Amino acid sequence: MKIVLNEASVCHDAKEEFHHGKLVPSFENPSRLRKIISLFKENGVTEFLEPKDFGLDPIFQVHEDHYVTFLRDIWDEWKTAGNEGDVIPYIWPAKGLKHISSHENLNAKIGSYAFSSDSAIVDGTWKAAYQGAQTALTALDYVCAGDRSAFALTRPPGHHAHAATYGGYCYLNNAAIVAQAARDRDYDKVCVLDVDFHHGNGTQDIFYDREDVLTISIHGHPRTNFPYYLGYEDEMGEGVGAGCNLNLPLKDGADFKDWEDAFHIACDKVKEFGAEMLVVPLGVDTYEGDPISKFKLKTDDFLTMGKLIEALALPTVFTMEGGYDVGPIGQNVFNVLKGFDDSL
Ligand code: 6XA
Ligand code: ZN
Repeated sequence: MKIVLNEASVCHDAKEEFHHGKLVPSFENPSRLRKIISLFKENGVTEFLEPKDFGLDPIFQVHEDHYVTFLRDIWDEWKTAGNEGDVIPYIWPAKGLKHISSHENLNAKIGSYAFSSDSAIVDGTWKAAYQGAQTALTALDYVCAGDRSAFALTRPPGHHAHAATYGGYCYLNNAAIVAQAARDRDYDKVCVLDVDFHHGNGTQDIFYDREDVLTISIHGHPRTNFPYYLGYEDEMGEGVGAGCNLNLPLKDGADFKDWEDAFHIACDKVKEFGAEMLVVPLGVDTYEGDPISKFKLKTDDFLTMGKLIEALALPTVFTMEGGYDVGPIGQNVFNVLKGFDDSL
């Protein structure tokens, strides 16, 4: 399996986020990728490929132009206006307030693009996110050229990002960009099978009325877990996309047996849909030791997870998403890929 590495990931290094009412160091930070890389090297995986540059066009196929411009420019605008800290939203156009398409005030503008406060924008956020999208597109490029699978090793993650909204540590939706690019490369039916602990709300929303992209997510139930406002069983797609979204939320404390039962339901759906390409937003925050999640998967379970995904027998692109227990993160990610491709 080819591994494409986003070296620019380190450029995104947000200081803090609110967690349980306190400002704490960001869970989503550069140590995560450093740990994955060193564990891969210890296991003899030493080849990390550079991303090619596919430009902005494939990003614009998923994200709205004005949103991309916002992400690219907001840091400079924020600094030029004399702000000292990171870009963090503190006001949102919630129910009862006016939704205005363009804002003069930066705080108003930021709140109109963000859905949560945990995703600071810093000096290198755009560079890291842009290169992340290119990393994912490069992984797809290898698969289109005949590789069975490829892994986009990148951060920040992407699956919470909507067409024009960021949050949950996500800015550009790498998995959605790959799925759309696969459609544009004539894979008629693409499936995004999200195995991160958190619901892939952005991906769901982007493809919600589409019949050519099936979105499935196995996740902690939104009644008790982020992103709370999406990810319920009754969200099944709309219009021609009705039936092309499947949410499999699990209870807090779910173990691998629970997860596997949900996975088999997902498998049946993928087969019934007739997917020709699989995109897997891969988060290992389903791990039992994860500090912000509530499943009980063990390190060995990730090997089985990889084997189960492989058994779908589809060309597969993995994109790196969550996972915040930094000690075992490398082994957990490695196990999924090793389970999928024993030659790794
Ligand atoms: C709240 C939790 C954000 C979830 C991030 C994540 N700060 N998503 O791992 O997959
Ligand atoms: Zn997650």
